[in-house]
Amino acid sequence: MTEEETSVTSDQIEQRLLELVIETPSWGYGDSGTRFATFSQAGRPRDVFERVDDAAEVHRLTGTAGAVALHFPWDAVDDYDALREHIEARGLRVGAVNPNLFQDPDYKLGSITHPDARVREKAVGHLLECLEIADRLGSSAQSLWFADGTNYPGQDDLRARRQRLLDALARVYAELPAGQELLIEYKLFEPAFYATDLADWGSSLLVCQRLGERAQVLVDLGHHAQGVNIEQIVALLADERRLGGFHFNNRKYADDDLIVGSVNPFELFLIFFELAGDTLPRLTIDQSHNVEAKVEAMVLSVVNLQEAYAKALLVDREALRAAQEAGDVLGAHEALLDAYRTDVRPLCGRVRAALGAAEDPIAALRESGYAERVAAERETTQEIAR
Ligand code: RM4
Ligand code: MN
Ligand code: MN
Repeated sequence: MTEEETSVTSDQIEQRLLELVIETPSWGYGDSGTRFATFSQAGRPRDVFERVDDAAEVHRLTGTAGAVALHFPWDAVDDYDALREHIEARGLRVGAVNPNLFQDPDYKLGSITHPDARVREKAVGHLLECLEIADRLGSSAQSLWFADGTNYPGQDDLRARRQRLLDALARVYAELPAGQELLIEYKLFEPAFYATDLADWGSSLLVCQRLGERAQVLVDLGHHAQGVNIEQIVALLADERRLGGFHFNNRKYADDDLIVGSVNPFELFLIFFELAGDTLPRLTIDQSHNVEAKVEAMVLSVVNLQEAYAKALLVDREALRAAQEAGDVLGAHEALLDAYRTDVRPLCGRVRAALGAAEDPIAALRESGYAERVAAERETTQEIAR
């Protein structure tokens, strides 16, 4: 919190909530599972157009999910103009473009850090292709996550891998269109179980600093070790002007990709408290719904984000600062708790109604019969989306 910050009025809080935009992930609507099983859901979208339709339904109900993040090649189509038209006709825009460098068999030992130059070249080729796709779709960000890493000590040279990574990203950054930024995500482990090439925020930040100011760190809430203070990482990156965005989800153990705010809502509130004083960075959901209904899960996630943000906006920052300056430890803590304990559901319901969305989105979704309708419409083929 800086000196200039003062508490906001209730009109300003409503205004900030009206302006909130969450990107939902196309890949969060398709079937997903664990390495043990994937349980197919009735009504699962069969292609990217139907994934976009689900995203539009989430936006209709919440008023706050006006962008859809895409993943390539999962969402690849022949005609990107047609895809863009479909997205815009549904009242959405394209969020971040996520290149996928972890499924092709060539990437078994890595993509841009692979020991074989041919594989590295192929990976860079995909990253460059995604710059063009983003341009055609009107997207302003590349969101990069690399599964690259090693499983055993000695498997590869850690410094050589880092150099390959820097070289590849410098090539991509050099081609980055003016209207796009590069978001660089990190993750502690998985699928690499010994050394992930970008394992933490510091590794990502160092890469961003080498590349230039349009390279920013992306924080995924599921990508840290147990007990890590994520809100402090957020404060540090924001202070360095290198906080590019989020992948929201929740975890109890590892990269669990559960509904945001479901396990640790206080952490989510504290993260939003760090964000609420500034212009918000890109806010994307990155979840995988294995047993829960996907559209419903996404709606609840957006509602939880609205509520966490509302509570963060309610913090009396003047009282907080006064308590901090007076060394009143619990008084300061209490200023946060006061806001956190406020029931913001009526406020968020009012804001959603003002946006033309549902006051109670989950109830409205259940009453609408959307799930039953798409289950009937989409049951005609066995094709599995992604
Ligand atoms: C990764 C990471 C990426 C996401 C993939 C599907 O764990 O979170 O952001 O694109 O999963
Ligand atoms: Mn992620
Ligand atoms: Mn993840």
